[in-house]
Amino acid sequence: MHEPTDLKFEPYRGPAGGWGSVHSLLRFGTGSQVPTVEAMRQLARQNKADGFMCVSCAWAKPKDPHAFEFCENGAKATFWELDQGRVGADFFARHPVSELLQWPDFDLERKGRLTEPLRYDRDSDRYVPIAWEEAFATIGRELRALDPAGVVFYASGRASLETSYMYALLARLYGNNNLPDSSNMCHESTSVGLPRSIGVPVGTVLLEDFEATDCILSFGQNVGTNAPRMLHQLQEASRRGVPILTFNPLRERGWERFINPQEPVPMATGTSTRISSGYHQVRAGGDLALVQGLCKALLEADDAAQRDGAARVLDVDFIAVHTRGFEDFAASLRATGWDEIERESGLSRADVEGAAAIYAAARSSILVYGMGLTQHRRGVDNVRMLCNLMLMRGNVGRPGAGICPVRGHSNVQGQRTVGISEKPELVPMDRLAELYRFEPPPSKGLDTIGTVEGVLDGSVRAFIGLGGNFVRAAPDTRQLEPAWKRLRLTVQVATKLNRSHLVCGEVALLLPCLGRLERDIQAGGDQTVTTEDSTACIHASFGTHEPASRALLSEPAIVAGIAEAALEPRPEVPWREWVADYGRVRDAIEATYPEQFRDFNRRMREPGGFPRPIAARERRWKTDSGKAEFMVPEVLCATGFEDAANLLRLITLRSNDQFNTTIYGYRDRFRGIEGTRRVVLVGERDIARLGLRAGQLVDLVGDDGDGVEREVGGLRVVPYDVPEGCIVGYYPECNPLISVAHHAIDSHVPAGKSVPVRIRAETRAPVPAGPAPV
Ligand SMILES: Nc1nc2c(c(=O)[nH]1)N[C@H]1C(S)=C(S)[C@@H](COP(=O)(O)OP(=O)(O)OC[C@H]3O[C@@H](n4cnc5c(=O)[nH]c(N)nc54)[C@H](O)[C@@H]3O)O[C@H]1N2
Ligand SMILES: Nc1nc2c(c(=O)[nH]1)N[C@H]1C(S)=C(S)[C@@H](COP(=O)(O)OP(=O)(O)OC[C@H]3O[C@@H](n4cnc5c(=O)[nH]c(N)nc54)[C@H](O)[C@@H]3O)O[C@H]1N2
Ligand SMILES: [Mo]
Repeated sequence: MHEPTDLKFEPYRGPAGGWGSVHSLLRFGTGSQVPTVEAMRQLARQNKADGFMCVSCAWAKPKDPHAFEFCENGAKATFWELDQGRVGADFFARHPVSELLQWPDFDLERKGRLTEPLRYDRDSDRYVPIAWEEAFATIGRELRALDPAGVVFYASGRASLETSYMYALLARLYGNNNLPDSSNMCHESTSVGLPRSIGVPVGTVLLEDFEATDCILSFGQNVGTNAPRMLHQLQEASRRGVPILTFNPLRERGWERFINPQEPVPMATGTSTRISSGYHQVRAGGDLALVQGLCKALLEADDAAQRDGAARVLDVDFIAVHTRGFEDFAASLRATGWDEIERESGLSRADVEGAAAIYAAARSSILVYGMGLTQHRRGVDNVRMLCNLMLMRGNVGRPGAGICPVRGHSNVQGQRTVGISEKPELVPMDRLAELYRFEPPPSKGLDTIGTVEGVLDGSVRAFIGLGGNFVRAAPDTRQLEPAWKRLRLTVQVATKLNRSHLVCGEVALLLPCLGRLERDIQAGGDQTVTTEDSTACIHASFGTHEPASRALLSEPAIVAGIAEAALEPRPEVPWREWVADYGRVRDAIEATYPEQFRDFNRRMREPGGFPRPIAARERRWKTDSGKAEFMVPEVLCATGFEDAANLLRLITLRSNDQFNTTIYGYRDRFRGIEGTRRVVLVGERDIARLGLRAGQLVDLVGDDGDGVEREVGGLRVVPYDVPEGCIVGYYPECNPLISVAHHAIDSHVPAGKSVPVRIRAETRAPVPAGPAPV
C-alpha cells in the first residue's frame, strides 16, 4: 500500500453544503463504506432525542431537529463506523505488523472494524487472538507489577460519560492522576484560559443564543469542515442581517457561502447564503495583536463618544460591577501603537477599526473559536484576549451573547466534566474518597506533553489508550515511535486499526469495542449512554445497529474488566453492577457531582439535552477575585519564536476528508486539493520570494534550534491564498516537524498552528512510500 502522490489542484468555486456535499457523500467509500439501507436508517436517527449522538464533532444538538440532523462529515463518520469490512485474526495472519507499518493511515482504517481481542506475538511479528479473560489477566498482572507513577491512562474524547467516569476512577484507584485526553492537544488552552478570565472552563453560549444575537465573531475555526451543523445557526443569523466577522489566515469556504442541502429551492437554483460579512486574513499567530487592535479601537471610540456626549461604547456598568483589571488593560491598549498591531496581525488599521465598529454597534455578540487560537505557544493568552474583547462590552452572561469554544471530539468536554483530568484540583476528590473509601492520589498526573516526555526518557512504562491514535496525533512522531516500542505494556481499546496499534510495547494488546451506534445489551438489558456537547448540554444516545462482531465488548465492560484484574476488590465500587446497568453509573456520577447532574437518569432524555449549570452564564465569577478578570498581554505575537529570514510559520490542519487521524479519502474539496495529502500550501509572494514553482517537490525542515533534525519530505507546492510568511500542511502528516517542547505555555497544547520551519527546495525524499514518520 502506498501513499498516493498525484496532485490535482483546481480552486473550488461552490459553496459549503449544496450538491457538492451530496455528491461527496454518494461517492464516499468505494468499498465497504457504501451507504446501505441500514446506514440510511441510522442516519435518520442521528442527533435525535430517541436516536444516537453523532460520533463526529461536539456541536450542539437542537431540541427540534431537522428530518436529517447531520452534515456531510457526520454522515461519513456514521458510515465509517457501520463499515462492513472486518479485521480479525485472519487479516493479521496475512499481514505482519512490520508490513502494516508501511501502510498509510487511510488504508489501515479502511480495512474495517476490529472483531476480536488480540495480542502481539513478537516471534511471528503478528497480532494473534487472545481470550478476553486472558487479556484482562495479562493486563492485571502487568499493572500490579508496575509502579503506578509510570502508567498512563489516555482517553480520546469519544467514550461516553459513563465509560469516562469509570475510567478515571480506575486510574485513581490504581494510584495516579495520569489521565491525559485529546483535550490536552486541543482545547486545553480554553480549559486553562477561560477559568482565569471568567471562572469556568467551558463556553457560555447555548444554541438559543444564536437566535438572539446581533453579531457573530469567528476566530480560527473551520466551520464548513469541522462543525458543519453550526452552518444552520450561521445561515439563519445571516438571513436576519446579523453581521458575521471572520478572522482566519485562510479563506475557509464554510465561512463564505453555504447552501443548506435540506432546502429544496436553494438546492434547485444554486443560490447560496453569504455567511461572513467581513473576512480578515490575519497572520498565523497574529490574533493577540489583532484583538489588541479591536479593543484599542473600542477604547478610542469610547473616548470619542465621551467627548461628543454620545452613548458609551464600553459597557461601563458591567466593567465596574463585574470585572477587575480594566484600568491596567486600558493602559496597555493606549501604550500599544497601531504600527505594531498592523505588523503583527498583518491587517490594516482601517480593517481592524472597521471590524471593531461593527462589533461596537451590536447589542449582543457571540464569539466562536477553535484550534487556530488554542494551538499556539501563547494559546492561553489568545483565549484570554478573546475574553477581554467580550468583557469590554459586557458580552458574557446575557441572552444572545457569550464565548463559544467549538469543541472537537463528540464527548471531549464531557470526559473532563466527569473526572478525566490530570489535575487533581479539578476533581471532587473528597467526594470520591467518601463514596469509594480510598485515598485518591493527590499529585498532578501526566498530560499529553508529560506522557510524550516520559516515554522519551523512559519514566513512562505503560500506556492504556481508551480510543484515539496517540502516537500519530502527538508531536515529534519520529522520536516517539522508537521510544514507544520500549514500553513494557501497551493496551489499545479501539474500533478500527490505526498506526498507534502497530507501535507495540513488549506486551501489547488490542481490544476491540462496540461503537456508539451499536446495540449494547448487558445483564440489565439494553443500555443507553450519554455525552456532553460544546454548549454543555447532556444527551442520551441509544445504539441499535447489530454489533460488528459478537466478540466485541462495550467500553464500560472493558474498563471494568481491567479494573477487576488490576485492583483489589472493594464492595464500594460495584464494577459488575455498573456494567449490568449503566443507569447505576449515572447514579454514581450524580452522587459525585450533585449540582451538575441532578436527576440525571430522567433528564438525559430531554430533547436538545439538559444544560449543566455554568456559573458565568449567570454572571457568577468563580475566579480568585470573584470578578471576571481582564488580562494584560505580555507580548502581541502568539508564535513564541522570532521572525527570521526564510523562517515560515507552518499551520497544520484538517482536510475536508478526515476526522483527525482517520483519513476518509484524498479530497479536500473546499480547498480544491485532490489525489494526495502530501502538499504544502504557499502564498504566491512567498513562492516568488523563495524561488519555488507550483507543483515542485520540496521538503519541510523544522527549525527549533535544539539540534534535533526534523523533516517531512516530498511535499508538492500548491499556490494558495495565505498571508505572507505562513504556509499550510496537513495534520498528522506534518507532526514529525513539531518539537515536543513547542507547546502552549501553561496548557501544554502542542503549538501546531505556528510551527517554525524552512522549505528545502531540493527534495531529498525518495518518492514517498508509507506514511510520513517512517
Ligand atoms: N470533519 C471533521 N470534523 C472535526 C474534526 C475533523 O478532523 N474532521 N476534528 C474535530 C476536532 S477533535 C476538533 S478539535 C475540531 C477542530 O476544528 P478546527 O478548530 O476548525 O481545527 P483545524 O482544522 O485545525 O482548523 C483550524 C482553523 O484555524 C485557522 N487558523 C490557523 N492558524 C490560525 C491563527 O493563528 N489565527 C486564526 N485566527 N486562525 C488560524 C485555520 O486556517 C483553520 O481554518 O473539529 C472537530 N470536528
Ligand atoms: N499537528 C497537529 N496535531 C494535532 C492536531 C492538529 O490540529 N495539528 N489536533 C489535535 C487534536 S484537536 C486532537 S483532538 C487530537 C486527536 O487525537 P486522538 O483523539 O488520539 O485521535 P483520533 O484520530 O481522533 O483517534 C482515532 C481512532 O479512535 C478509535 N476510535 C474511533 N471510535 C472509537 C470508539 O467509539 N471507541 C474507541 N475506544 N475507539 C474509537 C479508532 O481506532 C480511530 O483510529 O490530535 C491532535 N493533534
Ligand atoms: Mo480536538
